[in-house]
Amino acid sequence: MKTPVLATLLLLACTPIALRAADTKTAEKSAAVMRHPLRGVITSVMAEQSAFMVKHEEIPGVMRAMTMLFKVDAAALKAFKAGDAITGLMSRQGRDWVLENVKPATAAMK
Ligand SMILES: [Cu+2]
Repeated sequence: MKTPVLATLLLLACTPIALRAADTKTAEKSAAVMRHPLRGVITSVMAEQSAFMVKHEEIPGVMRAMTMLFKVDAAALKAFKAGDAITGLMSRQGRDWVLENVKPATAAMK
């Protein structure tokens, strides 16, 4: 009687990890990554993580306004600094939030 109970508990404990791994795989394989326009201000440049911390405006239907970390490419990392107002395209890629097509926010868009 003891052994089956233990086996069941172990199985239950392992299941969420297995499901999470499968979810990540599916997300990475998916060719159709949803991208959403974003406007915000860089609050800090995190070069060692190839990321910006960005205080972004609400993205209607996707995300409320908040400050969060976005992975960016090397060119964006070099081109911008804390305090810069930017626009970009955000998406979820695997475990990361990614910001692409990063540009200075222009006065016309404000
Ligand atoms: Cu956010």
